[in-house]
Amino acid sequence: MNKIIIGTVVAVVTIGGGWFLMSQKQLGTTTPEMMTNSEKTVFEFSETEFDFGIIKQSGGIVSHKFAFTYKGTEPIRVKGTPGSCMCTTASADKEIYQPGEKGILTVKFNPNLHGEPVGKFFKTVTILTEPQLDIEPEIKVWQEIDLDLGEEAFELGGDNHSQSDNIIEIANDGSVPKQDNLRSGTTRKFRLTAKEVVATLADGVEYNYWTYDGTVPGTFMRVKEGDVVEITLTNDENNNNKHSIDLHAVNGPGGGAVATQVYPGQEKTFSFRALNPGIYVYHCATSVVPEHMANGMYGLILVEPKEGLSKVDREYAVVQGEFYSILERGKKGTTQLSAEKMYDENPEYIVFNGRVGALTGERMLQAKVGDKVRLFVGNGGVGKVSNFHVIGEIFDTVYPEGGTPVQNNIQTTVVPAGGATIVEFVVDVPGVYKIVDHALSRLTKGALALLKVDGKENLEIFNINYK
Ligand SMILES: [Cu+2]
Repeated sequence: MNKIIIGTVVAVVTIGGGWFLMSQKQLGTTTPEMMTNSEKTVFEFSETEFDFGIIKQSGGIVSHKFAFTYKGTEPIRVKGTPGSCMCTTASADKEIYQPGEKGILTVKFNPNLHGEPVGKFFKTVTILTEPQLDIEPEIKVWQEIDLDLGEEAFELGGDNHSQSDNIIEIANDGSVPKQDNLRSGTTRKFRLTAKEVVATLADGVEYNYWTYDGTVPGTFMRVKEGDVVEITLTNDENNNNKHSIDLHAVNGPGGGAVATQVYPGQEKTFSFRALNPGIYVYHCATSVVPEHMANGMYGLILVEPKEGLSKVDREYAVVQGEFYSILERGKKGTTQLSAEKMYDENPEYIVFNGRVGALTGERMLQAKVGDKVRLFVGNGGVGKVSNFHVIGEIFDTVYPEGGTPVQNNIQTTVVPAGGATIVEFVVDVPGVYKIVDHALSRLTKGALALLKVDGKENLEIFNINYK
């Protein structure tokens, strides 16, 4: 009996900040009573397990509320409520509980993200606290799935039955807010929402992203040197993890991360004065930080110099990032972060703007012959340096690592993990230009964006029929 309990707990707590898609073995003759361990913890639940019974695979998310009383002698903080599988998520109704206080743990189960198609199974939810308890309280939900979509539907996964009607586009289209005429010193307010969403990473591959505002990269923020920047971070109530924001444009401890640690359903605000012009990465800085970044929690903030950047014809933001999916590249299905692959720095995918092909096809970046194009190029990492290159162009100007002074006539520029740069070039010849990481083996992993340049041929500069 103990063996089963210990095994289950270990499976949940060894994961750190995130957790894996993990199959529980079918329990055979084990009875629910054998699994109860709540009496050993200071969280006294009125019930420690719940049976959803038979649920339709297409039926959407079901949930159950577990009531408890906190019996400890000191206040306790709930740090997280990880589920043993991505189908099972949970949230507590409060962050801190006083001795004797009552609470509710809401557990949600998504039958279409369930790992095992046939049989009756349970999934567990563990409550992680500060201070840490010797025996972490654990809740079980049982379920048996009615395969009304057919067994193959599990292979392709999906958030719920309505997702096929409402596909989530994770890719940021690279658009950048226009320069405005506001004076330096203005107070600018931004609201960002941390959102955990399942969306398409590659053809037939659905990934469990963590994002700002539902796109990767998150919202592009544009301010001026000397501005007061007010950031409000909301953590969507449907999320399962704490999140935060650390902006590299900040002068102050943690870059805002200490001030903005928010649990699901909470929001926090802080402000900073933008002292240094440049292009900066922002990212989540909640433990385990690289896991939050590898799931997509990054974006760019531009601090223009007081006088503003020079006028150009087109501006776009392109941000490279790695995805360490459990599923191997090319295999279809629903997947999420492999921490092991992340620590090995061996991503399955390396992409621009959140997914394979984000800036290709109908979503190619656009320009006209003669345009001056400015790209804000970021690297969310989490482990690789980008060797940023546009095939068939030379960067007239590069702001190395986003700083000053500028350099001219550069072919390939390095963008460090957690860094950014600005490149500018005039497009002289029409055609489709490939934007790559010139560590070109990464092309097969998805590192390709396209820039389409329309206009008249310019045979003086480029003539493929030249004799
Ligand atoms: Cu986060």
